[in-house]
Amino acid sequence: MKSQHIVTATLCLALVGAAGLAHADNASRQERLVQKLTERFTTADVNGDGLLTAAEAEGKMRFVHRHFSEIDSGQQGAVSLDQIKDFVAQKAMARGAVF
Ligand SMILES: [Ca+2]
Repeated sequence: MKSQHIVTATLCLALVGAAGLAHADNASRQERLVQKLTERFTTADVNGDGLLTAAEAEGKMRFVHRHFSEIDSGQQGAVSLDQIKDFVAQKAMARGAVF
């Protein structure tokens, strides 16, 4: 009976450990995605004003170009990196992803 408790406790620790690792994987994956997004944004932002027009996004950030009017909800004619991140997070959550 005592050994059964030890096995159960070991299994619980293994599951918690696996969940912790999965969380760490998600966090580092998310960091890499944000870093990549930031790099691509900076490259696409030709005039360096911190905003992306549809023309700047074209050919460099296809996802942003395709969804430009949705991301640019205020019809400003340009989108910030934060607006893109918010939009990506909304899309990911709508798909049920942890983001
Ligand atoms: Ca720009």
